Amino acid sequence: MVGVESIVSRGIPRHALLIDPADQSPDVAAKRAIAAAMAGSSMILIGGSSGTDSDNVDRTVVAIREALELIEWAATQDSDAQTQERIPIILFPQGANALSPNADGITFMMLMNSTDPRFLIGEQVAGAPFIKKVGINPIPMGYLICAPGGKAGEVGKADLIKPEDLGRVSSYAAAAELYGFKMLYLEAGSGAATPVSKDLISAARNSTNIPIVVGGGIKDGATARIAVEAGADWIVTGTLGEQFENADELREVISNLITTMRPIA
Ligand code: 1GP
Repeated sequence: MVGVESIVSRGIPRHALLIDPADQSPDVAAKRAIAAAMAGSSMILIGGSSGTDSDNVDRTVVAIREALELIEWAATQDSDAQTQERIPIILFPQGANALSPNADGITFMMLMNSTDPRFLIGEQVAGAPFIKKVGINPIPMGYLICAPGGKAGEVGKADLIKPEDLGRVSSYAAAAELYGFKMLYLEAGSGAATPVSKDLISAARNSTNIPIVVGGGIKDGATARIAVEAGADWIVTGTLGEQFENADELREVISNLITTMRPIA
């Protein structure tokens, strides 16, 4: 199992590919994960707001894991290749019914601005015994859904953070740190027409030093760069990956996004 400690450290901004098992077969997911790993992504997140269950999540995790392990093994056989540890496969679940014992870790989340206790504590209590039993590494995370919020906002019954809610996002960020969460995820919703604004990201950044993850509606490096400059440590893209069937094309697109979003050394 790959360690999760480096995920919660800050430093050079990193990219994570979100794979939704409801939207693609395990085989296709594995091809996309390989393309992302080869492009320089640092984490594969597995999850979605609806349509996932333990069966499709586990089959997807296993397919991705086998594919990434094969690449890792191949690299060890090539004396010229740079060998590095396989990137972590982390569950990003909609609830306790969508877990896999074969993942390296899990974002153990509180949807902090949900109006439904189920997403504040209910699903977490339901899933905790399984997570402990099988030994999946937890990454305690505050999850905040910002407008437009999309399906995640609807399903999670979120009281959405609006672009002008700078004080609110800042208070949530401080509260996330006081809870001991190791990360804060600012989510605009998958496929959002507008990503989380730089002002919201900066307001959260100014209130906490924990790593900030930003996702939802990010389709190119320039948009990712704006989020990074505002204080994001992790950029998550999901929909972007689903637009490419061809692994070489996807690799190129993600590689460009990562190069563009990173400050010039
Ligand atoms: C959704 O933030 C993620 O949870 C990714 O969003 O699909 O818009 O990239 P996209």
